[in-house]
Parts: sequence; structure tokens; C-alpha cells
Amino acid sequence: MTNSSRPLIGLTPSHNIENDDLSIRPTYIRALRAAGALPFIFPLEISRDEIRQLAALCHGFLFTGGPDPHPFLWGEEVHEHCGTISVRRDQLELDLLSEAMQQKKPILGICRGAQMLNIGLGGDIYQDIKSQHTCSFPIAHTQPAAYSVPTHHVTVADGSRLSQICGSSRQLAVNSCHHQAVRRLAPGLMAGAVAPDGIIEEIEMADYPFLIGVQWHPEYLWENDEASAKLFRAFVQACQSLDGQ
Ligand SMILES: [Mn+2]
Repeated sequence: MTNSSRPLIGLTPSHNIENDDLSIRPTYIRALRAAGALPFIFPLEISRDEIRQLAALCHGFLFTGGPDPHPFLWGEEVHEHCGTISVRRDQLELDLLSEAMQQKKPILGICRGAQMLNIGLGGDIYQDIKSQHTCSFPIAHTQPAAYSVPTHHVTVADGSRLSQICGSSRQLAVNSCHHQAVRRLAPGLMAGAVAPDGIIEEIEMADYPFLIGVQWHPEYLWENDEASAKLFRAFVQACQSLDGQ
């Protein structure tokens, strides 16, 4: 990669199962470009060999937000409050995770993306926090405010990659637009941030170039929130430093 070229980051698309359209929220594109990357979107109609070929061109991967993974992936029946499922998107993301990790390339997961990292590595998720997770003060994880407004806090774990990236603050104020969440952590992952109700809001792998999943949406916060901007910059820097390996 020359000095003038930006690290190429492959994003997983949203899949509308009604009309088969693929889409991407421009907030992801803006956040990555502001951090110095060149983003593009993966197709769904693609073979495993083609995923490997495209992945080899990428410097990093962003697993984006979206609706609900198929519970068969972790051996559960579909809960009555599980949302829309795209089997083809699930499959792309599981295949891409496998290829990305074989190539030891940086990975960032956001919301559903974080959950897919955990599922792909052998963990599982709550299909519906409200129905499956009880506590004395339930937090509004589906927030009653615009996505650009933080509505709950997370406590960052000492010694986590997230704490190195975000600096001194042990508490981060985050937005929250999810009804599912990581339940059982996959082997090799740790919780780098937890909400006051005990919901895991960040996962990371210590023994890997860069693998972080956040349950919140930093792509709606980075313009006014230094911790979110730092997260995107750290991800893109990890993609850049891969060059020459
Ligand atoms: Mn939340």
C-alpha cells in the first residue's frame, strides 16, 4: 500500500428479505472515510472462493448492524420475539469471519455485527433482552431518542483493548438500538464493556491483531464523541499497519 492509498475495508450489507435489495447506511461509510479508510460493500451472491478472493484484497472488515441472526446457529428454536432473519446474510458473515480470521485481518463488529462475531466463534445471544434478561432496573436498549444521542453508560474493563483505545474514561456514554445482545461469550473472547444491567456491550479477542465488537453505534456518535472517533481511527490504523506483513 502506498502512502496515498487508503486501507480497503469490506462491509457486510443489509438484506431486505421482502425484495432482496442490499443496502448500507451511509453513516458507516462516512465514519470510515473520516478515519482514513476506503469502504466497499460485499455482495451476497458470492461463492466461498470468491469471498476468499475479495477478502484477500481487503485490509479489514466491518460487520454492520441489522436484524436478527437465525437461532439455529447456536442450537435454539426461534423465540416468539425474534425479528426478521436473512439466512443468506448470516451465511455470508459466517464465511467472511472465517476467511478474515484465517488471513489474520482486523475486524470490527457493530450491533448485530458484534453478535455475529460471538456466534461465529461459538458463543450465543439473547434473542430478546426484555423477555430473557431480568433485572431490577431494565435499561432502554431500544432507546427513545435519536441515534446521535447517548442514552446509557457502559463500564469499560481495565486492561481491555477498548480501554487502551478510549483512554482514561472508565465510563462511556453510548447509544442503544438493539433488542438482542451477547449472552454466552465465545471461547477466546472477553467482555470489554458492560451496561449497568449486566448486558455485555463490547467483546474483544486479546490474541488477535484487532477483533472488537461493540453493541452500540459509534457511527452515529463519532462527530461529537471522541471515544467513538478513536475507535474508528484505531480500527483503520490496525488495517494500515497490516501492510507489509
Ligand atoms: Mn445497549
